[in-house]
Amino acid sequence: VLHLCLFCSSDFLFKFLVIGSAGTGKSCLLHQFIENKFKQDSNHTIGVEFGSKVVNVGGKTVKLQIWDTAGQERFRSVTRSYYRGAAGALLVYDITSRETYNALTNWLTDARTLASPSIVIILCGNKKDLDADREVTFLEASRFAQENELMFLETSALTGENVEEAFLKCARTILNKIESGELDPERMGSGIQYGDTSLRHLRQPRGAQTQSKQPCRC
Ligand SMILES: Nc1nc2c(ncn2[C@@H]2O[C@H](COP(=O)(O)OP(=O)(O)OP(=O)(O)O)[C@@H](O)[C@H]2O)c(=O)[nH]1
Ligand SMILES: [Mg+2]
Repeated sequence: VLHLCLFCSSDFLFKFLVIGSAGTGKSCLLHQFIENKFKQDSNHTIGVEFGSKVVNVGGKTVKLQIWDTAGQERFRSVTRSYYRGAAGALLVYDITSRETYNALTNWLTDARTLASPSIVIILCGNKKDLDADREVTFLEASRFAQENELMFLETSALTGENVEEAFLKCARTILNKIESGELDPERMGSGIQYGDTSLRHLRQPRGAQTQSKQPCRC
């Protein structure tokens, strides 16, 4: 599946996934990131939902194409089909639910086997605002993250704390890996595409007339 973003002016397009058990706040995190507000009365996601946002990372414009997957088991076969070629993922658990924390290993295995093997994952301990009901400590989760080579943040889709940071941290790491040569955007299934600006640089001689900007159709 090609995700070429020829019509927006970003330097790169990254495919992102949001994965984790049902009710951990994945859809609320995406909504907070895109709309800057808390999604009231969020219902279980049916299959997958989609969102996108252009962000600035270290002077580069990056379009994040984000697939918010359903956590419920009955949608697992559908959601799994969206993993392929993702460059980054938010792996979400709920700090007030040990059950969602215990499920992390399964989600991680799925992500690493079904998406790109070099997928960059940030672990998000969501519902940070419910500290009184906490069942998983920060320390325990940060150890798990370290052992599994994940970045880690505690977030709150309710207050917005660390939500933008989580997406940006993941995007920044991918960009660093591209710049260091560790990730090759041209490899099939990398989850990365060059945006319009880079294509122009690659394909047109310096000083050539640039195309007029059109709204992104991705
Ligand atoms: N207090 C608090 N509640 C939250 C937070 N994020 C989500 N919620 C609540 O948690 C419930 C589930 O949120 P969703 O975003 O729908 O969960 P989900 O992970 O998308 O669930 P599935 O789509 O079924 O996989 C909702 O009742 C939200 O209001 C948060 O940061 N703090
Ligand atoms: Mg959802």
